[in-house]
Amino acid sequence: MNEYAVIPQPASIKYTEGNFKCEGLPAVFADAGLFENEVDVFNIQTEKNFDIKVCTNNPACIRLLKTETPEDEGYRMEIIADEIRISSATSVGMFRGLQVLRQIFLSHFDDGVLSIPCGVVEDRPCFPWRGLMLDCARNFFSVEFIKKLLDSLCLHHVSIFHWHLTDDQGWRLPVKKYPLLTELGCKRYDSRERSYSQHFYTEAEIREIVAYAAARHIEVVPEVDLPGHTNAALAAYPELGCTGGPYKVEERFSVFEDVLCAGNDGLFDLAQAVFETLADLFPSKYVHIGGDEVKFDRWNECPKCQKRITELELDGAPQLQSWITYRLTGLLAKYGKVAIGWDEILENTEKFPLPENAVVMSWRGSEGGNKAAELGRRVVMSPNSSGCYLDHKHIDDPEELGRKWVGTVAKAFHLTPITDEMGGDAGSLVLGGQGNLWTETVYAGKLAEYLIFPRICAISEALWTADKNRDIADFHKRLLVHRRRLDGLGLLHYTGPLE
Ligand code: TNX
Repeated sequence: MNEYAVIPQPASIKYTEGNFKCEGLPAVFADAGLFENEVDVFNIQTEKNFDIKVCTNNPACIRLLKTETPEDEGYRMEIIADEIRISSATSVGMFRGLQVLRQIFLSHFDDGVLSIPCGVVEDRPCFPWRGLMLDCARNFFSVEFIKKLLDSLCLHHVSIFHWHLTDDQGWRLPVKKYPLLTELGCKRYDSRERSYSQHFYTEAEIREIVAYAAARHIEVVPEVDLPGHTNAALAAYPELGCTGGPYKVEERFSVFEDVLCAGNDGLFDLAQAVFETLADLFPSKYVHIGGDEVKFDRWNECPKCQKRITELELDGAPQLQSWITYRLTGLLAKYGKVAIGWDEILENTEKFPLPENAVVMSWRGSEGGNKAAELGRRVVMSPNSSGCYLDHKHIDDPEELGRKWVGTVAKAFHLTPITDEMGGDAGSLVLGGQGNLWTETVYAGKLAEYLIFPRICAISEALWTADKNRDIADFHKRLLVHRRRLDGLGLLHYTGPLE
């Protein structure tokens, strides 16, 4: 093949004469003490993907060079007849370059021979936040699956793994001071199987995933959804609800009336214990506090919530949510963490404005993102209207997997995190975007793969590649090559029309 055909498209590629040729896989060399982690991960990945050992006495080789530029995530790769040179000022930039090379290996290695057209790649990303969210509450995914996913995500320069750990249908995070969260809060009747399931991640497993991701230059951002989407927590600690229960870990797909009681200080004791746990387990400076789809019915009827409304001189139950956001953001600040919330945290903020450093994740279209940026808040774009909702079908076909809504690969490709509505400097508040896989209807890793790929490839290009280099026809051409790489990684992926 006479092109690299990588995804996301690099900032610049210039082909030169000739080919780099090598029998077996070339060994990687870097000066002592430099890029050790990046070389290790690359070697592990290529050995796993190709099932052959790297040939160390091969004359052709890969050299990694530390330079002054490019900085951040940028790298430069030069491919000549007997050498591949990747240079970067940072380990993350070197890693991104090596992943591009990993893609080229996956498509240019045939019959034991690697043959790559010579050329120069210069590259850097447009947005730093290039994420995937996986809902591990509605369905539990194993540590092994998540590791496989991380190895596939880093191939596309995904930089954030947003880990949705709690919801109505399961609490997967162990919190020492609240042991029932994982003793009761993750046990759920599964009507598909006609039996109970009970899964959570141990502290050791969480640390393992965080370290595995970090080695692949992916930051893990945990989400504990508060104060709604909390039936699993309520089933474990019914005293935290307005009515006292009984509650159960939900099996149904719905938005439920029961939420944590805003009149009960126990909410903040729980949040404190959760944040303490998260601060210990996750190095990321961000903690996602959810905040979506909170129903106010219980707060309207609850005497304790009504008392709180009076004390705080609020205009009604909805404003309790912005007060909770304000309190949670303050609690997180004690651990040096910054809160992220779904775009509902922008609402009912008349008395308690959204704290300045809070980050808004726009999901109900782009409006939340536009409004947040207008208010000077940082934004992550994940609009359900732009192919970012990976639980939706790839195309409008009753035979397709996914919910009845449709989010095509083309839509995902055309994601524009900085919208036309964002005037002035507002665009500089956009950190990037992400795809979200909610899993009410996704009961197995294989189904998750099919819904994630190749939409995440398109999203990664929307976030990495400059607009002037983005062209859907060219993406399609590269995707034909890229599908074979996804096969090589053992991923189930959608292969139908892009729109
Ligand atoms: C809305 S997106 C939700 C999730 C559901 C999803 C299903 C968001 C912040 N909340 O709880 O799983 O729709 O598509």
